[in-house]
Amino acid sequence: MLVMTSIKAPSIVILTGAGISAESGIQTFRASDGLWHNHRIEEVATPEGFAQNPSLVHEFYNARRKQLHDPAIQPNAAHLALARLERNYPGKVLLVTQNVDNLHERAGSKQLIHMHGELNKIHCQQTGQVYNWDRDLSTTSTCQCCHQAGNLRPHIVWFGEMPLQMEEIYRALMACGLFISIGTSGQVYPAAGFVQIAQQAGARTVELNLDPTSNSAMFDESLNGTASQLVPSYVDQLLS
Ligand code: BV8
Repeated sequence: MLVMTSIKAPSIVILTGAGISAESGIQTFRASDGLWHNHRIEEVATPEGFAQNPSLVHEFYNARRKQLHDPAIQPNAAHLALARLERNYPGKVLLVTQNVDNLHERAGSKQLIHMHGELNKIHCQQTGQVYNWDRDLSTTSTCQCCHQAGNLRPHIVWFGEMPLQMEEIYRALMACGLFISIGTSGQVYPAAGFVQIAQQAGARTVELNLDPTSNSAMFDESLNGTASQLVPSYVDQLLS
């Protein structure tokens, strides 16, 4: 249990993964079928896969982007609890998500980093210019910067690519007093290594996940259950 001194509330860094959006109806990556939306990850989530078959990758992300506009897909109690924590906690709270959906921002989180990009953004491969984009993207879509087709891609960090805002994330991890990992299997790096950085910085580390993960033993505390159950009650504890 974190004891908040009157002097300064320790800063909190939170890492979320697909598990926090599962109860909102968005499929996780490593569900039992092992495939991901019926595709091998190498085909649809690598630069090589995109170069090989851009239309297949556009289709894959167009389907996931469209799903975000389905009224049935809404932030759940876990997303809302994290936004409440940010609003009411006396110290700094940084939310780093591996998810590319927009449920954290729709729940009200503001101090938010999408380290693996966002479904509702695209960028030009020539200029790096990032655009908000909420509709289908294809090889014939033209960008405002080059005024030609074929340069636009999803603003998503694929395997082998550099995650976004890593400097800011490392700085926050080294300064935090509490690191909470929620709904992630801890299999993808560098995110899966964040718990060690926080630990070395002297932070308390907590894992909230449906099942034990390959990382569970590294945490000071590891609780199993659904995010919509565990997260609101953990936030209540932090705010009490
Ligand atoms: C990098 C965007 C250098 C795509 C994603 C060997 C060869 C090649 C590469 C590597 C290698 N070894 C290591 C690497 C690096 C590689 C990597 O880690 N590979 C793994 C597979 C071994 N990583 C990279 O390539 C990264 N880049 O390393 O660049 C570098 C290094 C350091 C510093 C700078 C540069 C880039 C990785 C990003 C790839 N893109 N996503 C898209 O979304 O379309 S990754 C993708 O999978 C997600 O974004 C997420 O990050 C990741 C993990 O998924 P999870 O979120 O954890 O989801 P998962 O399904 O796995 O787990 C869900 C969990 O939720 C489960 O535990 C489940 O129990 C739980 N759960 C389910 N329901 C609930 C629940 N919990 C609570 N409540 C519930 N209801």
